[in-house]
This record gives sequence, C-alpha cells and structure tokens, in this order.
Amino acid sequence: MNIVLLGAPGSGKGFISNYIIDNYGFEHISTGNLLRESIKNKTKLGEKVQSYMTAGELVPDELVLSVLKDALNNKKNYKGLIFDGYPRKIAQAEELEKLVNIDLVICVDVPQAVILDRLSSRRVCSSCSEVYSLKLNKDTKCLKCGGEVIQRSDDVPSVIQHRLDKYEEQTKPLIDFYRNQNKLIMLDNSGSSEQTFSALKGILDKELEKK
Ligand code: B4P
Repeated sequence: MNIVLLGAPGSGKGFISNYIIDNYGFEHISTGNLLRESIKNKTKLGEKVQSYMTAGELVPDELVLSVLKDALNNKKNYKGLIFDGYPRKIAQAEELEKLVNIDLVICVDVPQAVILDRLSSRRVCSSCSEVYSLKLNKDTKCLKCGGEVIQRSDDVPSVIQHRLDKYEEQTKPLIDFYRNQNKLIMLDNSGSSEQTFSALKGILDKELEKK
C-alpha cells in the first residue's frame, strides 16, 4: 500500500510517519530529510538546494524528483511506502503518478497557530534527523544516536510564516486534486498524540482490510 502524507509544514507528517513505520512496518521516503542529508554531506545537490531550504522556498521540481527516484530505486519488496512531503505541487503529483500507484492520501490538518507554536519549539538531531520538542525534552544530545540536537534554519518565525504562505499557494490545491480521485482522508492532528494515533489506526486498519 502506498500512502501520501499531505499537510502544511509542521503539521506532523514526520511524526505520523514514525507511528506508521513502528506499528505497521511501512517504509518511508521523506524528501525533506533526504534534501537535508544532501546539505549535511555537502554533495553537489546539497549545494544547489541549501539556499531554497533556508529561505523556506520549495526546491525546484527537477531536483526533488531526482531525489525521489533515487530513493524509490533503493526500496525493494516493501509492505507499504509512505511519501512524506512529496508531492508538494500538482506537477509533482503528476510525476509521482508515473512512478507508482497511490492508494491513500492522508491530509494532516492543524490550525496555523498550533503549527507556529510547534515549529518554534521543534528541534532535530543533526545526525539522524530524530525530531524533538523543546516542550518535552531539553537535552542537547540525541537520545537515539547521541548526535547534536539543533534548531532547523527554516524553523525561525519569519521563515515559518513564509513556508505556510507557500503551502497555501502551492500545496493546498493538492487537497482537491486527490479528493477528486476519491483518495483523500483528513486527519486532525491538533490534539494529543493519542487522539491522532487512534484516528490514524482506524483509517489504516480499514484501508488494509480492503486489500
Ligand atoms: P519537511 O522536511 O517535509 O518538513 P516539515 O513540512 O517542516 O514538517 P512535518 O510536517 O514533517 O512536521 P513534524 O512531524 O516534524 O520539509 C522541509 C523543506 O524541504 C521544505 O520547506 C522544502 O524546502 C523542502 N522540500 C521537501 N519536500 C519538497 C518537495 N516535494 N518539493 C520541494 N521542496 C521540498 O512535526 C512538527 C512538530 O510538531 C514536531 O516537533 C512534532 O514533534 C510536533 N507534533 C506533531 N504532532 C504533534 C501532536 N499531536 N502533539 C504534540 N506535538 C506534535
């Protein structure tokens, strides 16, 4: 089963992916994580994408598509695959359709005020990309790998607002695009993680029963 996770920056796509990976054994492709890795490893791609990401802009389609294709080529015999952060534009959705069949699109729904609050307290491990919230954990070392826990350069308030504006303009039209294909389910992630996971389990179990 192939799932697309749609949602504004900071809506919790990574957070929800982790639940699906841990509880359903699905594999994960996060274009955001892959792009950040290319910057960390100082690759040619990393040099090209760094300025876009720091400014909160979407990376050009052809660059993200090459990252996606490489990641897909490395996935074999998977039970399910989560596309986290791809597509972010109709043109990207059309490219994705040429590569795989998408069974389900979960749109993670959270009000902007909650997103602003969560993103300004988000911290990530600079080594393994594990996500933390300052509200829950103030450690400066990652609990998983011991790497340094830092604030992402695009998680400062002015850049967060810019990313949210880009989402409204460029990514939100995907909601109708997938709704028209009868693949869209909205998931409220404004409450507790327990509430979100319970609703998510209901959605996934029902979808898996159909298979
Ligand atoms: P991404 O890496 O995809 O990141 P994101 O949208 O910022 O966050 P996400 O929704 O995954 O939030 P998280 O789970 O961490 O994108 C980064 C950049 O990469 C883009 O801006 C762009 O430049 C580039 N890019 C990526 N894909 C691209 C594409 N296809 N095309 C072009 N450019 C692309 O959750 C946020 C916080 O909330 C966390 O701290 C989490 O712990 C917390 N949280 C979530 N749910 C919670 C809950 N229920 N309760 C309490 N806390 C919660």
